Amino acid sequence: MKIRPAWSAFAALLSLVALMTTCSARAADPVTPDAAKIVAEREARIGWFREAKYGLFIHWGLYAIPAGEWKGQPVPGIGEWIMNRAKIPVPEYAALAKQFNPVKFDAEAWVQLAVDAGMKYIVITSKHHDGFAMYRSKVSPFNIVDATPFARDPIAELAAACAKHGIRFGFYYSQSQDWHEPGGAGNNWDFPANGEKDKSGAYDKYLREKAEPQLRELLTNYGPTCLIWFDTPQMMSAGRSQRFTELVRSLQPACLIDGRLGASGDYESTGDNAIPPANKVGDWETPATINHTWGFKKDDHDWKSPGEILFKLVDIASKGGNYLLNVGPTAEGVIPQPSQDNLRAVGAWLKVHGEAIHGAGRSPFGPEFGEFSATQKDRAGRPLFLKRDDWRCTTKPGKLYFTVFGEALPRDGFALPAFKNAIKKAYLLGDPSRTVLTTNLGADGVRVVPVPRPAPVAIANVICVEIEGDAVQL
Ligand code: JFZ
Repeated sequence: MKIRPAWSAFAALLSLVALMTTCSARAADPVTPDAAKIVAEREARIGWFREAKYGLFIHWGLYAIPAGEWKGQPVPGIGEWIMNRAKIPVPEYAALAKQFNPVKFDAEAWVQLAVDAGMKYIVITSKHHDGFAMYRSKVSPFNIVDATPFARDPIAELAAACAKHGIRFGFYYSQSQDWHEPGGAGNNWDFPANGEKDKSGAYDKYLREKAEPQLRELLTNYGPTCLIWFDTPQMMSAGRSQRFTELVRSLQPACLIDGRLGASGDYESTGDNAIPPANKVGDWETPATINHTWGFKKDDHDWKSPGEILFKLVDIASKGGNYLLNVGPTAEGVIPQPSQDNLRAVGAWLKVHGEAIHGAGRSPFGPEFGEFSATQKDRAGRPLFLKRDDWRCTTKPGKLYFTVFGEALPRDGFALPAFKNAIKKAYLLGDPSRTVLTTNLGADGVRVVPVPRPAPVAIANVICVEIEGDAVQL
């Protein structure tokens, strides 16, 4: 295992440097034992996340009822923001709870979808910005058990199903925005004096009396939590973030904190749907929609195809990140069928090619991502990045996986990027007999893997190249 530990050590060093530069009180100190311990603990926590690569995000709440339409009018924007976009008063929005009865909800079926899709973790909205708890909460009666005819705790049912199927389970929790509470951030249509303008201490009261105790409930009542996905850290000062960090660490030391708490978490969350153009150091995750909304919207049918999802997954993995792909179940508790179909299509591919993704490390190359144009400029006047999407590379000790997109493999064979290691053998993961493809040497010294046509798999093929030594030598 040379590639990963070398990388881990580098990441550890980076975190250590970050830690030393951010902890101003210690800026002048050498590496303290404390700092080393913090880094070591983080390294231990993050291991599963580095292996997982692919997770299911679920945005589910009362907003699934209006599903993008209020009083007969379509409301533009993402579905779970409807209360904000339509400036719906708290009592009117809260009345939705009386109609919420997702009788078709089936935790087993949802978790089975994640399993079939080849995903390794699930993150669900336990409370979104609307302030509604999707689990049994003693802290606030505005929750699915106490306020709806459904009166079941879907989070408890999902936790049990995840444990049964070996899927890790985590929670999205909107710590700062809570449009239901006068002290929460974000609702300036009912509470114009809230937020930064409010000097009465209402925000901290909200944090201490709702957000922190609810977080405590989540981390106490549902078994091991793989991560907490905080979001939109408005007004999350260092001190406030620290309280949340301490709460998570004290209740579940193995639980990861995402990149949107306020203080730096265990990994970086990119912008929504944002995939970095090239290899990106550190641990990171791209949260992404499968259409154009997180919460269900009845008029959004623009689903990403299996080919698009697969490209993004391999692209992200080859740059060192994780893909957290979202579904928005309906108010009946059903995950839209096109989401299911497209996720399962990628899952079928992963059944055969999963070793190129799960537990695999980033590309040692780079030119395959694309290049900056010598002539064209982007809107900011910088050289335009011309993305390439022919192939991506992921790695394991002694192995390089070249995922080649498209139906046809190159007619003249796949030209390998330059590296020094001798090649032991090459074969297609999609070829059940694993026929060895004997590499040819081109006139220019380029090694070429001859590939069969037609290719065995339509959507994308993986050429596994086994090399001498664990790590690639460039
Ligand atoms: C937030 C939420 O407001 C949204 O409803 C959804 O839950 C999404 C996953 O997260 O929206 C954001 C937050 C951060 C960025 C973009 C959208 N960002 O950093 O680019």
